[in-house]
Amino acid sequence: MESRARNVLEIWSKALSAYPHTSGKVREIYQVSQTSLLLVATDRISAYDWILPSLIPDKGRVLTGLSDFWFDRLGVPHHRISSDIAVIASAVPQLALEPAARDSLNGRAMLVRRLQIVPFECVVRGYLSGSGWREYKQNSSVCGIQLPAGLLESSRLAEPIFTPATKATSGHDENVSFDRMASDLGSDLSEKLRSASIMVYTRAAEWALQQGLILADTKFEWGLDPANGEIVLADEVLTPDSSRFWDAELYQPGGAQPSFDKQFVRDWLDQSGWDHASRPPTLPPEIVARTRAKYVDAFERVTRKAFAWQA
Ligand code: Q0Q
Repeated sequence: MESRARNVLEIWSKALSAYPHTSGKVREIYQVSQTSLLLVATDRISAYDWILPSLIPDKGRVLTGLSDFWFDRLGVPHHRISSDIAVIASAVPQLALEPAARDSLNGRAMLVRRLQIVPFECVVRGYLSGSGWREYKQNSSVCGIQLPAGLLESSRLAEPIFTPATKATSGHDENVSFDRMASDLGSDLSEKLRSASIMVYTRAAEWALQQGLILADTKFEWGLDPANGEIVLADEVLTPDSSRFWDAELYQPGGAQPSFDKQFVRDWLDQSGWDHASRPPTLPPEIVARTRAKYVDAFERVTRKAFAWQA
């Protein structure tokens, strides 16, 4: 269950209403041409599978800025055409007519190539957490990959593992074995996706750790370039919404780690008396402000650049 928070502040939606579009929990995607899409990261935040009624100012700009950063340095083909609002406005004429819509999109929109998206979530885990930990407790393996006995929750794995999942339209994705993925997609493509996903995770995890952040796991979306069948990195990449980031200074295996970005929200919801079965409560301004600060901190630590947007 989730509450669909629609916020009057998402003023770009009117300017883009002419285009076919799909809504995610916290993102929108608009088909602005036959070959390109506009990916918009909103300031919506989800927790415990619910979209909260409160917005976190600039959250979408932080996530878009992080994807931008990673696309520039990972050294793999990706789907980004441009995140420059001038280029986006040239592809979406309506924005030239509506400066307020253009300004609200600035920094949170990415023009991307339309790809054939691979129907599996390509998850890489360097640590044992979430559904990986739950599966490990059941049978000492994750997605059919046997792991050593005696691992703890949040244990670092000897090496990163590729743990694909099918895409659920509602609820949680289902972890599947590599063999299942290979039987659906073919071995060659599956092996390409596995090695590319592990390589990208490894590069990102090394960089993140140098900035004091543990990249525990991440979910990649890959597409196929219709022109040459090449695998292309798509969607958002290596953001706190698609990954688990932990503060390395607080890391203690043996239990769940504080979420770098959402712990304040989860803790406040946990003490609020919310029943998890009805519309979630509005967050107090203090929790919104502290959560925004965590997103900005994540941006500045990963990119080593100041977050320039002012709320
Ligand atoms: C595509 N999504 C994600 C989504 C709802 C995002 C379709 N380059 C692409 C992309 C991307 N990115 C997609 N399709 C074709 N080419 C990404 C899951 C869903 C809102 C935002 N859906």
